[in-house]
Amino acid sequence: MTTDPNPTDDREARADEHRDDAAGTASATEEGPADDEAVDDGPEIVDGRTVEHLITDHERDIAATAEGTDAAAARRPSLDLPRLELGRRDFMKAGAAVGAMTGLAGCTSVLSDEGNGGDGSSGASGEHSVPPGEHDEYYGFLSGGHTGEIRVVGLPSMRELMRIPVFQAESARGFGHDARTTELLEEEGGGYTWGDTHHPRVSQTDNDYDGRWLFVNDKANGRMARVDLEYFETDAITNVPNSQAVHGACMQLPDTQLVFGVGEFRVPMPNDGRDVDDPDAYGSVLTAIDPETMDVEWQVEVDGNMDNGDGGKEGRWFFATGYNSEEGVTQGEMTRADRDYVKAFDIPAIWDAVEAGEYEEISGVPVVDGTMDSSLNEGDRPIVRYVPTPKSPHGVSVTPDGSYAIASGKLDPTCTVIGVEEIAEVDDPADAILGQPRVGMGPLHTAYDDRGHAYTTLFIDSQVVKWDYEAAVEAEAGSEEPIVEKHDVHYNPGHLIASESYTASPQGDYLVSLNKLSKDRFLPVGPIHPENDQLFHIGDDDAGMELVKDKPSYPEPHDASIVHKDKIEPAKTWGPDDYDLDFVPEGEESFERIDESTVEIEMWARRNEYAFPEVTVREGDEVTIRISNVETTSDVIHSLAIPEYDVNLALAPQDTREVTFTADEPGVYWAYCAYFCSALHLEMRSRILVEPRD
Ligand code: K7E
Ligand code: CUA
Repeated sequence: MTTDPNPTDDREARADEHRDDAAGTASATEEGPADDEAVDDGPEIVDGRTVEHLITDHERDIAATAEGTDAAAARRPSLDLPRLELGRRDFMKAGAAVGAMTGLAGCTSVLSDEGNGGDGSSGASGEHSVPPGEHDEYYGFLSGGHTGEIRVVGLPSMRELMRIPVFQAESARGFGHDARTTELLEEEGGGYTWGDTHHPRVSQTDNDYDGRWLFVNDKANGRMARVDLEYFETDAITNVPNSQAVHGACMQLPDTQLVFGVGEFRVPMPNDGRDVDDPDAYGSVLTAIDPETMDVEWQVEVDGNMDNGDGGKEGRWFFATGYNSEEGVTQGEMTRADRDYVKAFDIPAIWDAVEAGEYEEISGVPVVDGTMDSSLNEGDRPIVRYVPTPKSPHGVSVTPDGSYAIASGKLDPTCTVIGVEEIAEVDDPADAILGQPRVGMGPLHTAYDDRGHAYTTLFIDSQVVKWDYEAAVEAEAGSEEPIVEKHDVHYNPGHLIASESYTASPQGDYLVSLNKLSKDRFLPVGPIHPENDQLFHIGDDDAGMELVKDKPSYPEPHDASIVHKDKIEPAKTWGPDDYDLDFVPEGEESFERIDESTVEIEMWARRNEYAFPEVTVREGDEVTIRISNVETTSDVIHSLAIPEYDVNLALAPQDTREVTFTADEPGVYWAYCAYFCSALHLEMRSRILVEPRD
């Protein structure tokens, strides 16, 4: 399903569809000053040291400070740099005295009591707690990083509700243990045993969550997966060709017309071991995937590496950050230039190019040339516009009103505010930069409330900064005036996500900062610590951001989507029409010997028995078991676990699964139910006898 070229007529039909979708334009934005100085040209060198050196030094020092080394504090640089504020604030141990503070104008509650973890408590605020037996207001879908999974938590309780295996086999849910999901992992998924999920995005209709699917990337093995949100189960994996790491993931809005995977690592195309040192042979691609079929529709090759991405609200533009505009092929070559780009992809223009046959087919997929020198980027409708930014911008997200794409500077203390409407109109893409507030050290990702505020994680400062994006358009580039508030987090945040921030109508009440380090916030559990996901209430602008909860989390969430509970409608039981396998009702169980070495068994499970209390096969038989859970009562789950044959099928009510194994060891095997299903659960078993052949 993944790499096959799609029939051309099909593609053309979809191209038409997509152009229609994109007919509307972004809502009008105020004309902001395009600042010529928005992009700094000279290399940032202070006392003969580069920005990267200073950041490395600084991180070493904050680490030492957290361990309580005074010497480190003594030699901590106190730099007063035009674009770096390394010495401005200390990295605090929880409960420690307030250290050197910033004195930043307009900055309130920088270290509030709860923010500093003064009482060491978590989940203190009663107003935001969810009593036993009551339900949460929101679903949070967190990526699991290199566990390869999705975690489902309730907000504001932060209770973990479920895990959804995506790129890895997982026995409690039987994922990768029955025929269908094993085939998904091995055939469609390419047979890898793990993945690295970063960006879970829930499908939208009319710029609002429709609760149908969740899409997520695999950074490790270049894949995209789809989770069915009726069953909370992964139902499709696409192995993306011509791309080694699919990092950014998101959708063409308003109606999830396409799913985009942002290729990060540049590899030679085709990647066959030749041309390893020729930078011209390397490319990175944006991949467009049909959400229904999960087929790759097309790819666009660009200059430089890409990183994160987000779609505009109006269906025309897609934005991706990137680095390595130098096009280096080694790590050392990648960070020399002081400028990188946000690439703005004109989706309808790309469909036009595909339809006109202006592509090269590589690995069965049409690849359109979107590099700077491409002929498709000449004329008045370039397919990719390169917006210059300070080096290595990381996160990019479009504001809820669709007016701006905001890229976070990472190695530069600013965010770059790009006008979405302007990007279509300006001759020089640099003129679409409408604002560039100086937000703090190490800005990584930005989320939104419903009141015009952006919230940006500051990795190096270990803070979340709240700022006003319209004010940033009004202000001079480099100004701190748009900043409303900064709040400490513990510690070193990557992504943050606000409730429904990726839609046109964020809820504006909660925000989760996904912190990479927890340091001393929890009981020590050995050298690998949990991370710390911190919940903030952000609904009261007068009171400011309030830290409500710490939640330790297993490595390692990157991004999340927070969806109101009314927009997700999970099934209570399986619907037998929703899968290919025939349901096996009570009374229709069967045991059939197909030939000398093949046995097919159809059976059912219910409290507290299987259709067959005993099954006899012969050594060497290939045994296929199809089994249905005939229960109709919600939450009565059974399983079929067969010791030493590596089988554990999880069976929710009305579900049917199939497994095939070779009975190659004679003996007695007690198949049993691994879900505690009833008072006689322990008795629920079937004796499987494998008779010797001779
Ligand atoms: Cu910043 Cu993969 Cu979105 Cu991690 S990425 S944090
Ligand atoms: Cu069925 Cu335990």
